[in-house]
Amino acid sequence: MTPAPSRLRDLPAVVAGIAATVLGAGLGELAAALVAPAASPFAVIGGAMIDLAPAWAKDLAIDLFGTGDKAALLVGIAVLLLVVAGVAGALENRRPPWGRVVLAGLGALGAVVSMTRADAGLLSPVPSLIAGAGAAVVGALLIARLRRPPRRSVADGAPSDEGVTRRGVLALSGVAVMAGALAAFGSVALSGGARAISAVRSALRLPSPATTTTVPDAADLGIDGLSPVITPSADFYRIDTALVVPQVDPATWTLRVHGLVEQEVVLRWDDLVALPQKETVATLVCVSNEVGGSLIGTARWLGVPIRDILARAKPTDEADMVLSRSVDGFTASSPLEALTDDRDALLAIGMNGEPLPLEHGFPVRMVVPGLYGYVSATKWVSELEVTRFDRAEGYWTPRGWSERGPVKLQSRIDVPRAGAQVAAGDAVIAGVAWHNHVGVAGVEVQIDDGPWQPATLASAISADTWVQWSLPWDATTGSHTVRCRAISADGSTQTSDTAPPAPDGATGWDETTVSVA
Ligand SMILES: Nc1nc2c(c(=O)[nH]1)N[C@H]1C(S)=C(S)[C@@H](COP(=O)(O)O)O[C@H]1N2
Ligand SMILES: [Mo]
Repeated sequence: MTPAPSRLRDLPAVVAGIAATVLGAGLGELAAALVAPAASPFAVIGGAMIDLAPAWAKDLAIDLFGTGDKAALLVGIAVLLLVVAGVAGALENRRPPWGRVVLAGLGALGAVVSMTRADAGLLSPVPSLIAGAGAAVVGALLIARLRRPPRRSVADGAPSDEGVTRRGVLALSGVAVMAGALAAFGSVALSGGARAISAVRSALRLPSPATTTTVPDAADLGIDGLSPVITPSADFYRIDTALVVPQVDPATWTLRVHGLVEQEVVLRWDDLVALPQKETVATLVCVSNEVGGSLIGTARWLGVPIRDILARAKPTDEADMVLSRSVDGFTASSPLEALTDDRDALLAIGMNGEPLPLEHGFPVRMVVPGLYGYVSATKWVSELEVTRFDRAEGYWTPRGWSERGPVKLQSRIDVPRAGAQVAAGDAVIAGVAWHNHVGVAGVEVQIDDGPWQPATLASAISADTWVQWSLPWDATTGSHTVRCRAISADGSTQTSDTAPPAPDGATGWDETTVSVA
């Protein structure tokens, strides 16, 4: 099959359309880096796509939020954009000015979307407008060249042929692509915001805690391959809807507490660090975590109990929920009770002895023992609206997730790894178990169809943290299936009923198949 000749004739225009769009997109990103970092056209469109994605797409959500899949989303947008750009090139070739109208229209669309984002500012539409205008103008100029009737020079008698024009336009397209790439690299190098806030973070000194939590030595069994009881920040899972990590300067950060309160409160960074700080250890887990999944971690958190802040605002009797809001528009609905009872729900400023990493919510986030992250752990938090469950809802609730998210009893096998080759003889099976803010009383392990055997539990740090467990195993040659189930401090046994993550957390037993040789 060969393409119709008329299509081939459009090819230089398609290339020109794509090249002009690469240049426009690069200029848009550069403009964003210079004047409105949150309004990068790619980030704005990607962010809107994440927010608008229908409920069925939320089965992909676990990955969609993860870092790798954010890159995939951006690549997807880029590919789609280039396809549209090519079509616009052909259109401009055949029916000018419709191609440039399409390109300028894309820019205008980006500009409109950028103004709807939670973190929109006055300059937000600028990067998209520059991108659209750049692509339209350059595309129109390149393609107009292609459309010019071949000139015949009488003077030297050498007719200039169409091929020369095409080669010229292709060369100019190459220049446009390189300029666009250069602008894009420039935007990365320039992302001044990120570097500036990183520098502010590095220079920060955290206040010392008035109260700390001790981690007993016996909390970590020190088994090779078993998750350490405290997760290093660099290995801590990251889940959020933010395509670009929000850049929040502590110097300008404020927390507004309002809604059903007697006294509206506005807190600044200096106010927050002047309050008595508590250092706690708590496990944070994502509702999207599959059975056996890795969207869980445990850290030392430094911060101020949220109840101390709420006590100043004095919630009224009708209030039963706090809708916490991030600078990027994300919201979480937490039961008021979970923030005011005796648990250590924190407005956290420190993680594992350092200021929060930027991607974990710098400068201030929430950490609430016992609740999944999506209903409690708001990063880059800027607002606490005291309200009611029948009046407001968090980000994920209209997207198919439960309005409340207490963490379910779960356990996971870390050792041996799935598919591992184990040497026959003395081996060990080990993992972690959690029932956040309730506590774990035991873990049982079943090998093939054998009896459930009690595992040894490490010392628990508190009911708010996961606990390591292990069981010695005399491994015999062959293939074996290993399962585990936890027993809660409330007496219940982890259910074998399987449930998917949506709407309120996965259930079922973790299972690993190992071959012993
Ligand atoms: N601003 C903001 N905060 C957020 C989210 C988000 O999308 N945006 N996601 C929540 C979810 S679903 C989880 S599981 C935790 C994850 O926190 P981590 O990335 O520090 O592990 O953050 C919560 N806080
Ligand atoms: Mo989550």
